[in-house]
Amino acid sequence: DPKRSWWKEASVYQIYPASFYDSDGDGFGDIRGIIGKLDYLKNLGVDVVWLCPVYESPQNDMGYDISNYREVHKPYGTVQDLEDLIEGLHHREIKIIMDLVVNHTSDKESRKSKTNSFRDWYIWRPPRIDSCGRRHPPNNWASIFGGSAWAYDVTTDEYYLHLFHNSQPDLNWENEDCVSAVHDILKFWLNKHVDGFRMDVINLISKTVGLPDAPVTLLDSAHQPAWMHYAHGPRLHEHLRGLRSILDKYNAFAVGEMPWVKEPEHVLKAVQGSRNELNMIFQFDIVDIDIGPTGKFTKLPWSLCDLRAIVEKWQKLMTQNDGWNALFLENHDQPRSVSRFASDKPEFRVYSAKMLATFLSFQAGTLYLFQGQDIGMVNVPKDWSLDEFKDVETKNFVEDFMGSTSASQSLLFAETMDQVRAKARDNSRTPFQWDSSANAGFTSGSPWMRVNDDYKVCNAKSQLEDPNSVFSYWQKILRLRRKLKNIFVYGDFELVDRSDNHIFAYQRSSTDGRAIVLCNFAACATSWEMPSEVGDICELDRIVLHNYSITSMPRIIHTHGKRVVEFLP
Ligand code: TEU
Repeated sequence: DPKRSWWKEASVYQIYPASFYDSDGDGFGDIRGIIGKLDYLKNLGVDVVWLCPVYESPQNDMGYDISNYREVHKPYGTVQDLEDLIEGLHHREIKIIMDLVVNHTSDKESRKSKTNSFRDWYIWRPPRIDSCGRRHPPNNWASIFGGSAWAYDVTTDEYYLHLFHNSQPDLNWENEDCVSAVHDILKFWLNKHVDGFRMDVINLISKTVGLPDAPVTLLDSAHQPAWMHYAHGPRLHEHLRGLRSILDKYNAFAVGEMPWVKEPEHVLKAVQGSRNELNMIFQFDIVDIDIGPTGKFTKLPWSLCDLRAIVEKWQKLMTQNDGWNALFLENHDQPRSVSRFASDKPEFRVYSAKMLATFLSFQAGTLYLFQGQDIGMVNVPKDWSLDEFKDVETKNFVEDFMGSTSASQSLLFAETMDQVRAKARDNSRTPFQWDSSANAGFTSGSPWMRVNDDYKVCNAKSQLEDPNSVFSYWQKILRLRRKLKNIFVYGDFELVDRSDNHIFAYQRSSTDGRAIVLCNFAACATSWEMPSEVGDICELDRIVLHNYSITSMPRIIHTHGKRVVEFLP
């Protein structure tokens, strides 16, 4: 069946190398550390590892600022280590995809471009001069990390574009030499037997011709959100097909990260099987659900109905139009899902983690789990100070808000820290909790980032031995998805009940039967009446799932002829 593929059935485990396992005691995770944990991954039951950037980099943005695409960042190891990792994974029948960051490079790489032939590999523009003779950036685009998206270079009296940090200049995909250099990077790693790529912000590579101003929607008129000029630019699909043509020669796979793309037609263009571009993309609607109009740190309350609308939209769209979903609730840019979408109170943590695993894993799509999600790790504690946060985005945000005042006592500071603790990317970047020994067994030295204080109760070692742990639950889920793939991977999707405030319910069905998936999002006991649309629960209905154990049935009680399902928190 041409509609079936290994990558549709796969579960992918994302490794953030700095925080996975440190084999040499320098406080940073490394490639040999990952090699030491391959049996853990095999035991969990994942099919693919996505390795976040390990390339040479000054690490201004944790390796998403690459200065040499063919070398490994020294503290992580060597190219030889990476080759050993690839071999070790393949030996266990696990594939590996690398992070490909080619919307921008490190400025360490671009510096050589200021005077020589590489200049046209980046996006340079002269200043705008106002009527008083003052110099301004070429347009009003805001950087995604705060401030202007343009940085001034005194030597050449021009600005360069950086959609992210000013040390991450955007590459000029209008330059053919630059495009073919990117193709060469793909070939270099494919020749080392990597199985594909996760393509960082790949939708941003083509910008509106002429780089016009963005509409003014925010108070700070010089720094406007400008995604409409780069989220799906004029030459995006041509470039994606170019990348695909390389991948096809190696039978390799690509998942694109595509923030700010909400319209079905734009997404379908990138992922429909017949278009031969990407296999799937990370679409951001779920993880943007609580983001307010003025940026990711502002809070927006959300309801189960909002979540239902998003899930239904993408599930139906992809299953009905030859597309494919990438299912995720976490990655290295997002806070922990247990803290964000459920309750991370100690008495609820395990239930919440299992419930969210259930919610996500039985939808149609390829499943992605981020390191730590497998053991139900949660956000950093409320009492961590600003110094504990390492991320450039957080630092920029707090600086922007506070200016240089010594405002640490002020109310504004308290509020800002509140937002940071809820949304900071560092929430998911704390070291992986291996056991209950010092530093959670992550390093024998001093960790580059503080270990979450809860490692004695939440760690892999204790969970491996416990059949009721979050880890054991994921093991079962991954096995079940594989065993019942006709239902869970390839089956149809229908929401069940569109209005309950606590229970998220959906049904997957195929000629093999049907599964009804029930998830209690509330941190309290609740009951739910099986709607009549479900019809009779019959023999063919293999499973009814909830947030306890995927093997036991929730209690179905009949009161006055109506079936009621009972949930504890
Ligand atoms: O992220 C791009 C992205 O659009 C967002 O996820 C964004 O970084 C984040 O939400 C801001 O809060 C990718 C990488 O995943 C991220 O780690 C990098 O910093 C970024 O690109 C630049 O390479």
